[in-house]
Amino acid sequence: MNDTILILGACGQIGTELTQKLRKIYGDQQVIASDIREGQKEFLNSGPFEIINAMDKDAILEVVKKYKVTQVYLMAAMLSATAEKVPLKAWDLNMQSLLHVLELAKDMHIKKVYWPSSIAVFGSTSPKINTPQQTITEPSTVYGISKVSGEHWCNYYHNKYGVDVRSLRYPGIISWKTKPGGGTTDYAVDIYFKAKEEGAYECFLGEDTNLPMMYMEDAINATIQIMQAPQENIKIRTSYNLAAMSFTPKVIAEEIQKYIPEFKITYAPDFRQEIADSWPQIIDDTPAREDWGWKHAFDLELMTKEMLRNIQPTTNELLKVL
Ligand code: AKB
Repeated sequence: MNDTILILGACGQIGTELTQKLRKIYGDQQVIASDIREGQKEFLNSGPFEIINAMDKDAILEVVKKYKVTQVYLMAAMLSATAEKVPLKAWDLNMQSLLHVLELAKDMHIKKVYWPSSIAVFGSTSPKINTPQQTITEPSTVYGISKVSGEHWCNYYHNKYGVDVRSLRYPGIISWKTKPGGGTTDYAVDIYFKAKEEGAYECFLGEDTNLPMMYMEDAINATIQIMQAPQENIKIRTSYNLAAMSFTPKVIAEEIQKYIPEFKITYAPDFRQEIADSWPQIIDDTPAREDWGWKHAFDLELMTKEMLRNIQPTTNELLKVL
């Protein structure tokens, strides 16, 4: 039987590109995109789309039944910076949606579930350099608390009910198709857009803030690779550390200046600095590489070329030129 995949939060930064890639692999009609509101037109028209609030268990159930869904990717979440402003709301969204999906997977015999965790599970008591898979996880943000708790729920549903749930601890994800919203690592996306559109960027993190990052193509490949790996290769049912590169705002700015020499960066750290300072700088993802063959393809140099090649000047910018 062909798999039918439901993506919750399909219009977000990762969801958009994940949906497109899964539709290429499994067929447009086999991948049901859903979000709390409609997204881009070409994306909506490329296959089935349903409006679903990920906190509404009945709405998810209805769609699971309607399409005979066999796999669910739960991509809806509130990210670290926004979550700090509305902690209880963030907790509700991030936890309720996960518990709904895990319960449905158990009751409706959904074959596989994907749920993203984050480097935010680590806190200031975790080792910052080569942060191991298993170490202290005492996060200081509500987002991190929801992710570390979610990881334990995934592990629990796997051990207790045999739910085949798989998860990755994403670093900051950098992409040009859909912008992220509300994350602490978002500066590393904004910087490319501002460099291309305005030639200058004011960074909300200090120049030496080193954080783990990954290009979207690698993140999507990792996600699909872990979901397609044989069950016996998935030995960690909390969530796998995942890494590609680490850099500071100063280093990314210097890389951009190789192509846009006049690009200027200034620094005005805000409340997000404290969040960034609590996170690891370099992640050790050996178990992901050993268990299911994870390998990244993009480093800072390659990613910068891709980002600057793909970001088109905005209409405003074009008007200035004309
Ligand atoms: C965020 O900054 O909140 C996210 C993450 C690292 O999970 N990008």
